[in-house]
Amino acid sequence: MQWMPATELARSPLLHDVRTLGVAVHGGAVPLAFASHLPQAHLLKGVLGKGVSDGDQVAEVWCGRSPATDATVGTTRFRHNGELLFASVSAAATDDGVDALGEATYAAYRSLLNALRVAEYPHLLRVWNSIPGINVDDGGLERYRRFNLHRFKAYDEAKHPTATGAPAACALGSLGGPLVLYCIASKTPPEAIENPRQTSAYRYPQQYGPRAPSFSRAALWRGQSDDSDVLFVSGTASIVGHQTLHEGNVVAQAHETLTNLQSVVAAAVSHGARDVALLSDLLLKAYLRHPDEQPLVRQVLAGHGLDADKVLYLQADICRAELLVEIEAIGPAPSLQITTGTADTQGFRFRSNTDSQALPENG
Ligand code: 3EB
Repeated sequence: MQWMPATELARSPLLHDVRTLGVAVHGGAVPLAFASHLPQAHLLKGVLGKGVSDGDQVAEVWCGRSPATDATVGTTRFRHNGELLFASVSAAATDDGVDALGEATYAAYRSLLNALRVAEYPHLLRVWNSIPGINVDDGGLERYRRFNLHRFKAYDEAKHPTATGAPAACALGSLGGPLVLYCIASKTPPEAIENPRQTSAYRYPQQYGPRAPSFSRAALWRGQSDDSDVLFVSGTASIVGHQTLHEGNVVAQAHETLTNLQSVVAAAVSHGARDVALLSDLLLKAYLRHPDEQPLVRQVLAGHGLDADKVLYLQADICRAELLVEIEAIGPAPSLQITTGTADTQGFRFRSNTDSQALPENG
C-alpha cells in the first residue's frame, strides 16, 4: 500500500505496475478516471491536515510482490496475485424505503463473498466499510445497526466466520454516494487477535444493536514465506470493555484510543507478530468526526512520540454517535510494500514500511 496525492499517482509507475492490486481513493467528488483499469474504491471523506485544500484526493495504493491479474464476478472487481487479493464492491443505498442500507449491505457482501469463493481466496483479512448516513435513524434503527444485521447474515449464509476468525475491519460514514467496501483477502486464514482491554465486538451486548458487529480487533496474516507477516489493526476508538469513554472530549478519546492500540499491538506481539513491538512501528490512519479537531488529535499523537505528520487524517462520522475519533493501523507488510504519505505545507512526503527499492519514493 502506498498513500499519495492522487495527482502523484497519475505520474507514478505504480499506476501501470503489473504488481499493483488496487487503489482506494479518499476524498474528491469523483473517482480517478486514469485509474479505471484497476479495482478502485472511491471513499467520500474529507482529507484533513495542514496544507490540504477542500476536495483534495489521496490515493492508497496496494502493490503486491508478484504480477497480478484482474477479474470481475458479479458486481465485485478484484485483482489477485496467487497470494493476496484486493477487491472493491459498491451498492446504492438510496434514502427512500426503510432498510435500503441494509439491503445494500447484504447485496454487497453477498457479491463479495461469492467472488472470493469463485476466485478461491476465501479468507478475508481486512475489510473497510464506508457507509453513507451511518448514524442516521432508519425506521427506528440506526443505519450502522442495520449494516451489522445484514453483514452478519451474509457472512453466516456463506459460512464465513462471524466471531473468532472474522476479519479486521472498520465502519465509517461517508458524505454520500453508495455503500462502498474494499478488502484484502487471502488463500490462507489470518490469526484473529483480540484486545484484553475491550470486549470482543462480536460479544457486545444488545444495547448497541440487535446484532453485534462481526470483526476482530486485529488480524495477523502469515504468508507463504517467512517474511510476509502483515498485521491489520481494526478501527480502534475510545471504548473500554464495551463502553464509550470520554464523551464530548476528543483529546481524552484520542489518548484512550492510543492506549487501546498499544494493548492490541502487545497482544499481536504475544501471538508472534514479527517486526512490530511498538505503535510507532505501524502506519496510522485517523478518522475525525469534526474536521476542526484535527490539530488536537495531531498533538496527542505527537505527544505519544508518534510521527504525527505521517498519519493520514480523514473526516468521517464514526459508528457510535458519541465517538469523535477512530484510528486504524497496519503493521510491517513486506508482501504489500507499504508506503504512506500525507500532506504538509511542503507537499507530500513518504515513508515506507520496508527498505524496498522496488517502489519509487516520491516527494
Ligand atoms: C468499535 O470498537 C468501534 O463494524 O466493522 C471499529 C471497527 C468499529 C470495525 C465494524 C466498528 C467496526 O466498536 C467501531
